[in-house]
Amino acid sequence: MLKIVSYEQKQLKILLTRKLHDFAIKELRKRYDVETHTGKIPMPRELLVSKIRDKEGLICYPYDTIDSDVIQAGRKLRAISTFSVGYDHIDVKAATRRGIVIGYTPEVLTRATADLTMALMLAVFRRILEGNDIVRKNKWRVIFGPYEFLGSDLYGKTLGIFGMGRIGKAVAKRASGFEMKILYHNRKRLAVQEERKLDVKYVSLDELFRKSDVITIHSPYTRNTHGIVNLKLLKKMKKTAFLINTARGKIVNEKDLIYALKKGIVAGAGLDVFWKEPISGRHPFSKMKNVVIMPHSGSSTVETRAEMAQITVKNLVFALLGKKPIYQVRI
Ligand code: 8YV
Repeated sequence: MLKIVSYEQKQLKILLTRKLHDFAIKELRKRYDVETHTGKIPMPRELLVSKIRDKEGLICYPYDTIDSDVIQAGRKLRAISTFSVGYDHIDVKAATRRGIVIGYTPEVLTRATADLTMALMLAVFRRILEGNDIVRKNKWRVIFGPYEFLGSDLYGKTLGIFGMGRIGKAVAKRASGFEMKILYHNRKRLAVQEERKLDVKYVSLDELFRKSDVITIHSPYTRNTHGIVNLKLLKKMKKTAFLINTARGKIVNEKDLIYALKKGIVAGAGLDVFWKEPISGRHPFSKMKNVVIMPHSGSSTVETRAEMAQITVKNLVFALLGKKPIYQVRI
């Protein structure tokens, strides 16, 4: 971290839409006039619009909507630093037009998110939650016989990766360890050498959904991927196949997925993200035995979150010094 704190920097006002790690807040307080929102999460929009007016810097999260109105209200805004790899909550075009630098936190959360993807995959294949329930609810009366309470092997199954960026590749590496066959679909095909190294095969989206035993989503959420996983696509899946999503909820048409799960069009799902978060115990997914749910926790490990906080702070500091952030969002 840069040591020198100038008088000019001390005058800069920054806003955090919620508290960050203590070490991060301490770093920020050394440098700036810091205001941290402590009330309702996400920070109510009117409050955000009013608080942003005199701020040079903003630290935000994926559930904050940083649209053109917020950006316009932030007349002095020079830097936005989001505690996330996703930046679909920020109007990047509007910010860039204003010369506002946007920092984000890729790479550091790749492993944690890929790990959670594998955890969800294993949980649905091996019926971990059902097994856990059987024991805790005193339903394990007799040792299970050879045909009872069976899951499926990951070994030899075909994994379909939709979105072959950093996280998609990290999932491919992990799935190779489980000796799965790997297909992928991406906007851009990987270089042949990289395909060989990862032992993955490029296919069309249609083929990906038709041939895979489990599909995992790792594409960014954009206008093009909004609701792209719809009933038409889900109907192409094998009835025995599972869907995993640790990317963004709105990539999947949730109503269609609920229908497909209820009708047995797909076997089950492992979901960390949802159309509208948080979801409750009353949500249809929460009532389905064949769905494993996590509360948007891809990056939620002690180590990863601390690294994300460090980068979030550095991105902001560098941007406010007129330097290039460690990771900068560009159009
Ligand atoms: C969140 C995420 O950042 O990085 C992303 O895009 O969705 C998550 O890692 C995290 O949940 C903090 O809100």
